Amino acid sequence: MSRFTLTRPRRAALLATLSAAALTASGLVFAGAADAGTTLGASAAEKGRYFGAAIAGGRLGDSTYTRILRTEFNSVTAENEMKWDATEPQQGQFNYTNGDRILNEGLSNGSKVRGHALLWHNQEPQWARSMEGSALRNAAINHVTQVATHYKGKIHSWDVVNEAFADGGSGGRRDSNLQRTGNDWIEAAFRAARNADPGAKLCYNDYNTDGINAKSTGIYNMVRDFKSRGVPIDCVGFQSHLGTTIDSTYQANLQRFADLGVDVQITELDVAQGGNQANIYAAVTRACLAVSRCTGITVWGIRDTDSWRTGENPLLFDGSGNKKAAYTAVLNALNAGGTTTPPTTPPTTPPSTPTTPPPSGSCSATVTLNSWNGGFVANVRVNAGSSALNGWTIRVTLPSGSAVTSTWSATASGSSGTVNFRNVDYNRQIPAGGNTEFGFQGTGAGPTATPVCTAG
Ligand code: 9MR
Repeated sequence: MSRFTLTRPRRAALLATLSAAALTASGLVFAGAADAGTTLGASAAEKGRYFGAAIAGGRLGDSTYTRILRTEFNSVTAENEMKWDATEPQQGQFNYTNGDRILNEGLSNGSKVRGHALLWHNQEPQWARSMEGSALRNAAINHVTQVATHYKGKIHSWDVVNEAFADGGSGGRRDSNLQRTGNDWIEAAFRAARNADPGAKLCYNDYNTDGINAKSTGIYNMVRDFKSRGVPIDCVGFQSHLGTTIDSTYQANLQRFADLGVDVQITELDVAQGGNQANIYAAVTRACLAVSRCTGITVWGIRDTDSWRTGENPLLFDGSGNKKAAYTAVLNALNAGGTTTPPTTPPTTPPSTPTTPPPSGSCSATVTLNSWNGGFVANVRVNAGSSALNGWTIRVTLPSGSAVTSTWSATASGSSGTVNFRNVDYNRQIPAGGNTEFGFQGTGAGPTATPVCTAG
């Protein structure tokens, strides 16, 4: 033993002393094995953010892969295992074996887990590909509800809808069997996801949105519309599969979404290898740090050999697991920059309520209906009159043959004929002149008569 070699207990004691000193000095506490500033995850955490990787269940037996994963990253995304074809291979038969493996790998390492993706026109299971109309809509919403319920409380952010916008200059939606069920399929999916897992942040995720362009503007307009109508959306994912340049409006684009009141996340980052790879990685990292609502970055794989972009070597570690120049550029950018700290916003912002329960007054309600052949989503606005409400019930009459299949932000009694929707706890009180919203989804035709509101 050389004179500098410490025996195990002495080394442990020294490490404990050193890390206690580091804690006192910085005032920061990190979970997991990573040391502050020396790994991607720890360094991002110092800036109030996560640094994640997409991982594949089939590689978890590779010890180089898992060593890097567990040392460097504090968030994971299932590269394929939580997609529709993986989780519902036959209609109504759910298989969570592989998705749970990714989840448990992440949670057991103290990482956040991003959910990817509840609905996507690609990788639909075979049985759904031939479906259209209300049968597909109901199957899709059921899928969202089932999968988000299975993972309830465990997923940090869900990509509720992936890649629904068209490439090119139209700024409009991409054609798909999901889109053909009606333009409101995206909001119906978000509402179903919120209903199933109120604690998860709900994201829209897409590619070729890495700057201000027609496609990102189309998405921007959708998010603005969702926010104005109370559709529950919390975040937008920018995949950032980049080539050899980065758009000069990359950061400004993130910022304009953040200004709408949603978090932004870099969700699938990889950059073609070339002279600029390290610089582009650093620029993306700096852009995220500069936008206070940019809450984290995920790279789409660990080693170049794990990447879907075969031959492009687009990741931070080479095929042998060595750190590349791009790795160092990201770590340096994380350590150097960023004074903006993401606010900790809960997924739902309940309306502010007075501290003393107000008396109940008169009220009214209006319905906005999105219908398609065989189904509907109803959004109901409950309005307080000139005095505040302390509890409310809305009576809705459905046409015969129609039924309520899910409800959010209220509790339904009954599902057909006359259905009463009672407030939940957080929206029981409505100040004078104020309002709140709840919604429900159903099969058949939606209600036609104005609902009746009873206070108290
Ligand atoms: O990396 C994923 C690859 O293994 C799959 O074969 C492919 C299937 O379409 O999906 C890849 O991941 C995609 C992600 O889910 C959505 N954005 C684009 C990603 C790269 O294609």
